[in-house]
Amino acid sequence: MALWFDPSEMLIGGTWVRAAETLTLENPSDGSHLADIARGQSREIDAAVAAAHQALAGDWGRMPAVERGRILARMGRLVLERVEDLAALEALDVGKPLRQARADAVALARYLEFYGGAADKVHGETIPYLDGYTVYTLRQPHGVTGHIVPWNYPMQIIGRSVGAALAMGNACVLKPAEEACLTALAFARIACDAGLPDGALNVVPGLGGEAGAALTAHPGIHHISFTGSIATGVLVQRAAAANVVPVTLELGGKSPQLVFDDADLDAALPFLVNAGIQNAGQTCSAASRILVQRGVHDEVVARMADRYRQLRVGPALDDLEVGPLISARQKDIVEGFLAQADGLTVAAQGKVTGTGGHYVAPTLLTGATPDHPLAQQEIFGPVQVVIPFDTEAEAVAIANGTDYGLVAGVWTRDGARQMRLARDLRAGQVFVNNYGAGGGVELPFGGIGKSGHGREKGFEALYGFSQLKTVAALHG
Ligand code: TXE
Repeated sequence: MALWFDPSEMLIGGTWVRAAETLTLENPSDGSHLADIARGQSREIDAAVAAAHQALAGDWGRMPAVERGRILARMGRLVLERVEDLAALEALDVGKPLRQARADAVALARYLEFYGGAADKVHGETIPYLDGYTVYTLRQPHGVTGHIVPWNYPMQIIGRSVGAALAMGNACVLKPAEEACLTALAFARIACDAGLPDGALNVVPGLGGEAGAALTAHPGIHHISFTGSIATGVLVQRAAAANVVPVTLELGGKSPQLVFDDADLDAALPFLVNAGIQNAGQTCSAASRILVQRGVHDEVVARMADRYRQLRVGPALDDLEVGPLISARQKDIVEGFLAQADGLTVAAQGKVTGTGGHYVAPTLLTGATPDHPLAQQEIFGPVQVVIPFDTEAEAVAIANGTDYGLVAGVWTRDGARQMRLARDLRAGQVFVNNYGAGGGVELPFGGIGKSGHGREKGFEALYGFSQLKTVAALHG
């Protein structure tokens, strides 16, 4: 596919800068060379942070919220005009089936519309205080925000973090993942076309240990938003602590869907499987554990297994149900987990049709005890484990029995049980008789426990990307 931009350039202070060194981007569907991308280093991060500070001191820092909102809305419209181009880029770069990449591009536009509309609707309060005082609060941007984005959903994660940060008037430095960064660069082109002032958005691709580490340790950064692994999240938080900078961490999960005997199985089935295999399971909110009450266990397994046997795995542009994993390394990680599946039964597998890419057959496993490593750790591949339970209390204990707490789904017709579980499940989002809520740009999202902290999406993100100032005026 011919690119409409030079992927080896970085955006710093409104200028497209050629990198001294490049990294190779691979097409995960066939292992071929996709592009050469910039290998940003601390030098470029310094320049990007300086440019962001300049933007805050200039036009961007003084721009009324309504104008910021209009620019974001324009970016959203340009994204919609280019949905097919962006989807093709994301499909090639991440390996996700075209229709999933298209949904991501539409979600990016939706984030920009949402945050464009919200930019001038975040306000402070007046607070009754002592006689002779007027007290009010101001919501102000942090200043320069750092955004470290992974490879699994670049467009969606850029939309939710950069979109909200810009809406609040921050100036952003974005470090996309070395495995997939083409849509981050396309997004930056769109931001320039929409009239975003120079330096309000800077994009520096590069390696995590180089550009990423330089960004998180930079003393000129005022807030860091990170999505990725726990191990790297700990490094990011540590680096931020040295500068006493707040962080938002989204570190994935081991999210369960709970299916009770009284569930509407016809409604549940598509959600049970899709939430495990979407983006080849490389999804922070993947439903990688399916907890099923004993009375319907065998039926649920049989019906999920039927669906698994129909799944085809192939190149992103073939637009099958499942694409390749992002890299040989990710495939090794997933195969390493499957090699530990002793004691589990392979109920069914999908069929790999692609060759040359990082393909893994979707695998449905049964017979897991809740403490089995495959029922505890994030696999980040198209693998789901089914765990039986007898009582509601047992289901809650199993669901809450991992280090993570990102998302949970509940399938039951019993209204009281729905409310109890919504209260008791340890997760940042609980879905009742659905799962994933179609992307849910409006819905606050984030983790409990090792899934991270801070909330993105919805209005909550706007509070996260701003700080509250209290003004107390004594006037008599
Ligand atoms: O993650 P990393 P990886 C999980 C998933 C996966 C595992 C490893 O389980 O199997 O993580 O994936 C940047 N300082 N998730 O290795 O390292 C890196 O360049 C600053 C869950 O890809 O966390 C990339 O931009 N930044 C997840 C981003 O961090 C650093 C999404 C993510 O990379 C850095 C992805 C450093 N020292 C993986 N080192 C989710 N929550 O959805 C790396 N990076």
